[in-house]
Amino acid sequence: MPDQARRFVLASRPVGEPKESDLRLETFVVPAPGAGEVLLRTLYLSLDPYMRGRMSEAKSYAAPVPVGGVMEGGTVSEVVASNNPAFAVGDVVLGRTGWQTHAVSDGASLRKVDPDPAPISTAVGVLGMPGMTAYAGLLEVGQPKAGETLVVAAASGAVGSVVGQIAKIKGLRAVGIAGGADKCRYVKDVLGFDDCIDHRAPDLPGRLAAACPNGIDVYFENVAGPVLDAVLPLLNTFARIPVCGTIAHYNDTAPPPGPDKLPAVWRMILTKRLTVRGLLVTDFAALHGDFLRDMGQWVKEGRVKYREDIVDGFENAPRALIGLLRGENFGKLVVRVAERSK
Ligand code: NAP
Ligand code: FER
Repeated sequence: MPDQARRFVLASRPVGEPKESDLRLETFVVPAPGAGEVLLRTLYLSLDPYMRGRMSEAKSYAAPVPVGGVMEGGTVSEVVASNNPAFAVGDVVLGRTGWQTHAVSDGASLRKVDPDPAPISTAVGVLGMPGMTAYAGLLEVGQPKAGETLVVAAASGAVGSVVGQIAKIKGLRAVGIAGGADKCRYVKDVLGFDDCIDHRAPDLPGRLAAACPNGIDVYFENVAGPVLDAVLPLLNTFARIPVCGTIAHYNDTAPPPGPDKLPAVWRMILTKRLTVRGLLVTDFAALHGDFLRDMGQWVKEGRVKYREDIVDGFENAPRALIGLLRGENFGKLVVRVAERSK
């Protein structure tokens, strides 16, 4: 019998929180690489919040995954057969081969993964897309200056953890917001933020104000929702807001109840002369070399610490993605699909 591969396809578009049945596990025959192609075996599949957007039909910056199509995703893979002189069997590569155990590629969109300075899984974490988002979003859009105060939520996560640590390297006061006491302790004691506020405990506005006695100069927006409500009154004149994500709303099915806040927020942008700028990590390709150099060095020196939440088994990916949107992950969420062959 030919070797079997597995893939998850989008079975139905979720309404609200995704259900495991919105994704369907299929088997297929391991494909054969054609001329100039390589066959890849997935080692790690990255799970990221943007995947919820790709499951939805709503217009966005990228086309949705079609119903019946393989779910998109970043992967770290091993080359197991090669008809491409640029890749040898055993090479480890970063790609966008999606939720499948095997894939064929012409190599054009693959990048070899450097096993130094950190484990290969970090190519989709601190040394990959989320790390790059933090680096470019904070340094280019956030324009941080020593002595200022930065606030970031999802602070123990892939992007937020790096945002706060770069802010510390640049001499800012870094205040994190995270879900639960364990995450907050980690953000302060291990990552070295100056403070961390649990967004699930009562009086978020009061506790955040106390943690930011000089107001907020950079709010790195990852979540929106009640966190944003608590941040807005604390923003200083000329504050910068890199808008990176709004995860508190990704499963929304209707606008939040209550009065329309937009007129007051719009007016505040004027009166406080705020800079609010949306960002996509792909806008900053020109900085990628600087990122790899700086982040590689910071990780190696232990100045940027990272934590991975590794889920074993390809079949567990749907459940893990649902958990990511509930805050159940602790650190960068990655699925270990297979071990590297010796
Ligand atoms: P992550 O932080 O590792 O995981 C998601 C975290 O979001 C959860 O663990 C949870 O942390 C938090 N969260 C979920 N629901 C929340 C809610 N209702 N209120 C407050 N926090 C909530 O994920 P990540 O990969 O680093 O992504 C963080 C953000 O960056 C997301 O918004 C994502 O879309 C965005 N992003 C944007 C780009 C871009 O190019 N624009 C690229 C990558 C990521 P707690 O338990 O601490 O609340
Ligand atoms: C990308 C642009 C943006 C990408 C991911 C994002 C994986 C993330 C956006 C979000 O979380 O909203 O090219 O590639």
